[in-house]
Amino acid sequence: MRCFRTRMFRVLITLAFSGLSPAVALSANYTLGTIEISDLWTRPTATVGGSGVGYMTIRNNGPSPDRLLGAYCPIALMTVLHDTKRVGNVMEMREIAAVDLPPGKTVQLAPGGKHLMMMDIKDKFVPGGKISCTLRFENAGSVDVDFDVRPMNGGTGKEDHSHMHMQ
Ligand SMILES: [Cu+2]
Repeated sequence: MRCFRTRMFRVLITLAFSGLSPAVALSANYTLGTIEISDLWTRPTATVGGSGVGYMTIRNNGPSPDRLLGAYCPIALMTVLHDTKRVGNVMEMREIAAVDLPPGKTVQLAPGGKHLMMMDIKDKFVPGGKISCTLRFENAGSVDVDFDVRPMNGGTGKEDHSHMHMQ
């Protein structure tokens, strides 16, 4: 009589994820409670004393709404929130009180739309540099972030600041 032995082979799968940290891999991302901020960038500026922009993507992973109320950027005399609207052939920017962040939604501050406006900057924005700001949210609180200064051809180039109309 022959006996067949069944061998059980146990396959051990080692998940070597311990060396990967998303926070390190994507250094430009910030998390503040349930708010995630990514893709923070700005354009180079030609002169001191003009204005600079701030673009970013904000995701609200929480169950309740939040709002971006504004920012403090030490490089600027004042920083406000702007929205862009087409009026005739001119893109007009006007100040807004806040950017709504609905629960479970991603909101983009991007060329042609909402953005941060840094007024009366004390220094040029040089490509490759970083602009530090503190973002203030209604519920999540405040967080320090850096905007990457991307080369002029890095954006869409659709926003024309020469037609800026202040309210
Ligand atoms: Cu603006």
